[in-house]
Amino acid sequence: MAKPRISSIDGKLAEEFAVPSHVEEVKEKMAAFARHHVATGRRVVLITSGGTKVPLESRTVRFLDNFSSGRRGASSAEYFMDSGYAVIFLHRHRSLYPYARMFSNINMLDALKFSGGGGGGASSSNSGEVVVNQQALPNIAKALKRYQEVKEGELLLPIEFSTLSEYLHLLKAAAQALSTIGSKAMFYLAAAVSDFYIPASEMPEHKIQSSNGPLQLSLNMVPKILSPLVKDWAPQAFVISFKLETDATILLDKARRALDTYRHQAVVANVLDSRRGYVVVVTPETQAELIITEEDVKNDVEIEERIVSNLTSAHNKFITQ
Ligand code: 9Z3
Repeated sequence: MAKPRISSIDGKLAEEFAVPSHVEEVKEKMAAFARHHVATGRRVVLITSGGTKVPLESRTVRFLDNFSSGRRGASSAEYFMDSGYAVIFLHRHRSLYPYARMFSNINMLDALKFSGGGGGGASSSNSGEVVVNQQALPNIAKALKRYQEVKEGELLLPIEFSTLSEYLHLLKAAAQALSTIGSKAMFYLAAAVSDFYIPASEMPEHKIQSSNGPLQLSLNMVPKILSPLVKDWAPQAFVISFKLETDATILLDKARRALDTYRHQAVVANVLDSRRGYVVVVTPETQAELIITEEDVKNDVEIEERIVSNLTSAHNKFITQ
C-alpha cells in the first residue's frame, strides 16, 4: 500500500529536532486566537522575532546564537496592532517585547522611588510607598495606556522559543493553525534563524571536555522551512521573509533569489549595520527603498512604521485580488 506523502522536511523535523511538549496546546491556542479575531473583522499577523539558539550538548552548557535584539519584531508588533491587526508574537525568550522594549535599558531600581520624597539615604529608605519616578521613564504613561488597551482587547498572543528546534516546530504549528483563515493571515518572519545545527543523533549528552583538545564542529544545514510553509502549510497566506547580510553588494541578489525559490510575496532586505535606517522591500514586480532621515530620528519616526505601512497596503491588495 502506498504511504501517505510526507515532505522530506516534515520527516527531518520529526527526526532531528526535538518536539516541544506543549506544541499541540500552543497550536490550538493560536487557531482559536485567529478564528476569534477574523470573526470580528481583524487580520492576523504572525511575527517571529529574536535569534535562535543551537545547542552543542543535549544537557546544554554551550550553544551558538544568531544575532537579533528583537527590536524589529517588537516595534513592528506595535505598528501592526495600531493598523488593526491581531498579533501572534513568536519570540526568543527575553528578547525585546512590545511596549516594554522602550524601557529595556533602564534599571528598574532607578525607575522607582519612595513617595515620601528624600534622596533615598538611610533615613528616608522606608518613607512612604514605592512609586514610579516619571523622570526616569519618559513616555511611560503613553506606553502603559496602549499596552493595557492591547491586553484588554486580547490583541497580542505571545509565544516564546529559545532553541532552533522550538522555533521550527512552533512556526510549523502556527502555519497550520493560521491556514484556516487563508489570505487574512500574514507571516512576518523577522527572527534571525540559524542555517546550521547538530542533529539530535550526533549531539553529545554531557558537556564537551576541553581536556580532549581543540573542538572541531561539523554542522548540518537546517531545512528550508519557508518552502513547506508557502507550499503546504499555509498556501493562501501573505508571506514576508527577511534577508540579512553584512555585505551590501550581494543583498538584493540574495533577496531576489529567495523570492524566485520560495515564491512568497515579499522579502525585506537589510544590512546589519544600517538596518534601522534603510531597508528594501522586494516583491516579484517592485522594489521599494524605505529610508529614515536624521529629521525622522529627531521626530521619533522608526523604520518599522514604514515597513508595516508598506506591507499592510500590499496585504490589502493581495486579499482583494
Ligand atoms: C532580519 O533581517 C531582521 O531585520 C534583523 C533585525 C534580525 C536584522 P533586531 O532584532 O534586528 O532589530 O536587532 N531578520 C532575518 C534574519 C535571517 O536570519 N534571515 C535569513 C537569511 O538572511 C532568512 S530567513 O538568510
